[in-house]
This record gives sequence, structure tokens and C-alpha cells, in this order.
Amino acid sequence: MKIGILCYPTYGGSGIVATELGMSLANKGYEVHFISSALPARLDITNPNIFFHKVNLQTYPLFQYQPYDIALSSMIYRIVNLYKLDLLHAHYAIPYAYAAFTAKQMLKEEGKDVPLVTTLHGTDITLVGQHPSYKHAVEFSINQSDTITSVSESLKKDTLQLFHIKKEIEVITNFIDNTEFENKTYCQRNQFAKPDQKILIHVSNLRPVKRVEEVLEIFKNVQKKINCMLIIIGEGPDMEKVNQFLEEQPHLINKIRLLGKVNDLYKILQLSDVFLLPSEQESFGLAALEAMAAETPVISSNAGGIPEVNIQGETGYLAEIGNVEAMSNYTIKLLSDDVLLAQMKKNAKEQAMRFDLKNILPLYEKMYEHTLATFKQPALH
Ligand code: GMT
Repeated sequence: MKIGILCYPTYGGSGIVATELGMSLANKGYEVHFISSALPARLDITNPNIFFHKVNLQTYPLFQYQPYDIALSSMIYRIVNLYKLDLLHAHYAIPYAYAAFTAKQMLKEEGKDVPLVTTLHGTDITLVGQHPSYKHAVEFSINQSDTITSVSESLKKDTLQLFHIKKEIEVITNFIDNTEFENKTYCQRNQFAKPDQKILIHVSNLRPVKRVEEVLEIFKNVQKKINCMLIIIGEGPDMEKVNQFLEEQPHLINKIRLLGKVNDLYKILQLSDVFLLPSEQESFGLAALEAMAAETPVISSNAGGIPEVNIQGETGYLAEIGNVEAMSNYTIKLLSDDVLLAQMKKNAKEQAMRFDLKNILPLYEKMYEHTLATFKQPALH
């Protein structure tokens, strides 16, 4: 099967899921074509079954804004035609499902068509998708998709509440390749912490929904009781809040390490004792799953789909969104009890195994087969 994957190339969760999915499909013999504005961050282009097609943007003095969606739909149309793709898979409704719909219309003009799968990832539904500038186009393009998938039960529920959706939504959760966490040479713990220090970690694209200011507040509370360090991985608009916090709390400067974007994330996750995720919204929480795969328990909010991944009292603890005090107390409780911490690390890994690639990839394959089998090709002119 030849599959076109349309996704963001950046470190955001939807791009990571799309890339990991495409690479796993390519390893199984599928021909996978990525269409994006840049090479996706984790894409291994040396795999002979993987193709990358960069969307070309044309500058023109008349354009105040470059019309990316037009360039994208033209590129999708061209790649479907050139490589005879069997199916398109859009990750994140805006603009991918919308541009794919337009490309399909162009194909239909020539008596051709290709089925479109749209995977809803989160903020395309709960945040950006709600803006009046996008809402109707998002609803329209979701309804025009041949198959719709959502990354959690919670996101499915939100989608049905927030939009008028006329089709079934199938839940296929985020996944993790646990083999990536096996037999690796890890970083030395003493690179980041003293032998008696615990390590707290937060990984995100530092957007306001991630509430990095609460990560810092939790750490401020915890370090009063527990000898610990905080590692923050990622870049984003709220990095300024981190810098401001450090200016106001200069005594914490030696206890907080800012690593920016990191390639071998698992190496650092594996050193960590607790992952902090106080998000305001989180359709699934791929970052939490990655932490669990590295045997790191999670202290999180109970936003969106997080409770489907982080199990209260088993793989970590959850509190109401914004309840910094509860999240701080849970972290202190966990880090003060080595037996509890060891048990939760074990439980976290077991939970990550439930979301292993080998369990989730067949669901995607079955969904593709079903989409193709039920798709009606247009009658030839
Ligand atoms: O929130 C991010 O870091 C990026 C965002 C995206 O769509 O790029 O992530 C969303 O998709 C991930 C993969 O499906 C989910 O695991 C995240 O929970 C979700 N983020 C939010 O809902 C805020």
C-alpha cells in the first residue's frame, strides 16, 4: 500500500506520532510519502520505503501572507498523481484535512480519487479549531474525511460535543516503541545531579496550555523538602516565563537545567525520577507515555485524556488542573518513599507496554484496510 502522510514537521506531538507511524509502516514494507513544510524532526530518510516531499512556497510581492494551504493542496494532488498513492492520512485537521479535501476535489475533476483518513490530535479540536476563523472549515473537513480517528476517548467525546460530526470516530491511541528504550548506553546521572539528588523533568513545546509556570512552582515547593533538580526540555513561547522565574528566584539557578530541544530524549528521561505534566489541555499526553516507557512515574493534571494514560496511585498521581499544592504534595510523597517510587517506576513501564507499537500499529493497518475496502472510487468519465 502507498500512503501519503500529511503532518507538521516540528516537535509537537502530532508530528511525532505521524513520523513514528510512517517509519513503522515503512519498516513493514509500506511505501510512505511524507508531505510537509520541512523534513519531520524524527524522520529517518535513509529508509528506502520513505519519501519526503517538501511543500514549496512561492513568495510574491502581492502576498502579505504566503498561501501555504494552496501550495499544500497542489503538492498533495501532484504526489498522489505521480506516485499513485492509495490513501492519504492527515495528522491535525488544520490545515492538513482541509488541504487534502481540496486536493481530492482536483483529482475528482480528472475522474480519480483517493481515500482520506484524518487523525485528530488535540488542539486542532479543543483550541485552534474552536476559533471562529477556523471552526466551520475544520468541521467541514473532518466530515469530508473517509475515516476519522482520535487519539483518546476523551478527545472523541470533546469532538462530538464541540462539532457536528456526521461519521463514526475511531479511537486509536498514541503509542510507543518500547524497543527504543532497551539496551541503550544512557547518559550518566552525575551529568545532571549529585548522587543524593532526585531529578524532576518536564518536556513540552512550552505553549501556554502546558502551564510551565506551574512546573516551576511545583519544583519550588518540592525542593524545600526534597534535595532535587529540575530538567526542562523543549522550546516554545513560554520560555520567557522560565527566564523570568529564574530572575526572580536566582537561588534556584543551579538546580534548574534548561536543555532546549534534545534528540535522544529517552536517555535523559531514563535518569529522571518524576515527570511533571500540569497541562490545561492534553488530548492524550504522549510526553507522559514516553516518560513511562523510560520508567518514570508521572505527576499530572487530570486534563483531557491524561487519566487514560496516567493511572491514579499506580503510575503516578493526578490532581485537578491548577492544583499546584496537590501536585507538589504528591511529588513530595513519591520522592520521600523509595519503595513507593520503585513500585511506581515498575508500574509506569508496564503501562507503557500496554501502549506498545506492536499493539497499536495493527489497529492502524486494519483501519487503512477497512478504509480502502469501503471507499467508492469515482466512475470513470
Ligand atoms: O501539545 C503538543 O505538544 C502538540 C500537539 C500536537 O498536536 O502537535 O499534541 C497533541 O497531540 C499529541 C499526539 O497525539 C497528544 O499526545 C497531545 O496530548 C496533544 N496535545 C494537546 O492536546 C495539548
